[in-house]
Amino acid sequence: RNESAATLVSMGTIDVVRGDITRQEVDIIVTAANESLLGGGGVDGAIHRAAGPRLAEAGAELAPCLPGQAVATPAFDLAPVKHVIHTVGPVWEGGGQGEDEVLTSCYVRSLRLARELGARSIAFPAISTGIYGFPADRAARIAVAAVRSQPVIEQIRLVAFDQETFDALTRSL
Ligand code: AR6
Repeated sequence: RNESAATLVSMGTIDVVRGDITRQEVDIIVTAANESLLGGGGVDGAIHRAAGPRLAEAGAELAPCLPGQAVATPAFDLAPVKHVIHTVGPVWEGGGQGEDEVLTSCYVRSLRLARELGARSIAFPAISTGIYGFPADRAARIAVAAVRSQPVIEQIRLVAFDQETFDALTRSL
């Protein structure tokens, strides 16, 4: 099933697709990492499996990565993807612990880093909405607002793995 929705922003396109982020043909893939940058479950596990063991080795050299920060490594076996940006989302604790701001920072800092790396396209997963428990609708609104505030990459893709996330992102867009 190949669904998509898109809107134009001043400098480029933001689109939402349903699928596996490791299959996206983009310059940069963002992973929803943990502070160790060694890999884990969910989308981070899928990206580490696809990129190969050198991704964890490169991550270890840059760890720890605190919530809201973003760092870049090569994408290794994910080529022609050029870089993986590792960002650590907030763990949902009810919304009163600065979770919204930390999640915004993940998107904003990832986009600025991608810009520094010369990327023309980037794909994001729905950061924090899996194991870290952030509500899908609220996370989708934050993701769309954050990427709209940083129109620094020509093609920004928000990748939903499941229908609930796809619907939430589409509504927000
Ligand atoms: N492509 C796109 N999205 C995916 C994929 C995929 N292949 N697989 C899962 N998702 P999660 P978090 C979606 O749990 O909540 C890891 O252990 C998933 O359905 O991957 O930020 C890290 O190392 C959900 O919508 O990330 C951390 O320890 C979204 O990706 C921790 O999990 C995010 O879910 C981070 O938790």
